[in-house]
Amino acid sequence: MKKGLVICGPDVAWGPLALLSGTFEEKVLEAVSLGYDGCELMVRDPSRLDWGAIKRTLETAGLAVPQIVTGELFGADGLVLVTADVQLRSRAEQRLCSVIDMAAYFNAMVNIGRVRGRLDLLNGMENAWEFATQQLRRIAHYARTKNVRIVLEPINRYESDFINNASDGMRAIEELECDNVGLMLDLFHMNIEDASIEQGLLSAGDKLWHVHIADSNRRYPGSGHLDFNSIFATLKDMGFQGYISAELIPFPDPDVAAQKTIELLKRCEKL
Ligand code: LER
Ligand code: MN
Repeated sequence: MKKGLVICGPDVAWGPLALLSGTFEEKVLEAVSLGYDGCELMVRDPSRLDWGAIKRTLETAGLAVPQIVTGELFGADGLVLVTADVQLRSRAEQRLCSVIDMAAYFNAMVNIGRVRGRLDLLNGMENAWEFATQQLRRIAHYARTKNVRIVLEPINRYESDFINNASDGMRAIEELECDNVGLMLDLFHMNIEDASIEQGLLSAGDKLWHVHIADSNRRYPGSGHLDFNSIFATLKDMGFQGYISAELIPFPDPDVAAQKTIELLKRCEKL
């Protein structure tokens, strides 16, 4: 198990679920000094970023990039893949392809959460699910040409109306039939949608490639009522080798939240 956290890339001034404060360079140094192994970069538009400079900062500090997070493509720019709006989905596709190019450069995965959109944006289209999976397949095929893995993230019903729990996620992965697509599970969403967090994790098996950690109230672990001893025991039993990465509300501030999270991660990895 590796320890990660979400930080804003240089083109995102503030992320609702990103940690650490200061300049990008200061965040990277702080992540390393706290003991994190890697950071997920929350980006908005890779064409505005100096990939070489970011890579040098990360490599000099010794911080890996397990994945590029796409939440702000939706959060800041409203981009979605599944919508009846042809222009909008084409802009979302183009932007996602440029995120995939960037991920290839960083040898990182790309997550698809809120940016996938919603079936109800298809205005009652027949075969909405098939249309949605076809949209995801197009992205996965592009990613395969770049040797990039995609992680599909089930998210709760208030943020999307499809792929809400681990079982939906596994169904989508089976139907996509793309070996470069796996599942990432976010404990916050699982607490709302999965009957059992432990069973949901187990059901993903070796398709579980990444985990987002937060407590039930989406604050740092220990602030809510999730049973982390049981969750970590399950991940250990599964032989999970990927990242457990903090994506949570920066409360009481983005540095304390990162500090509290690493304390829990260090305690749980010893269990
Ligand atoms: C948003 O709730 C989330 O969990 C992100 O990782 C997906 O966009
Ligand atoms: Mn998440």
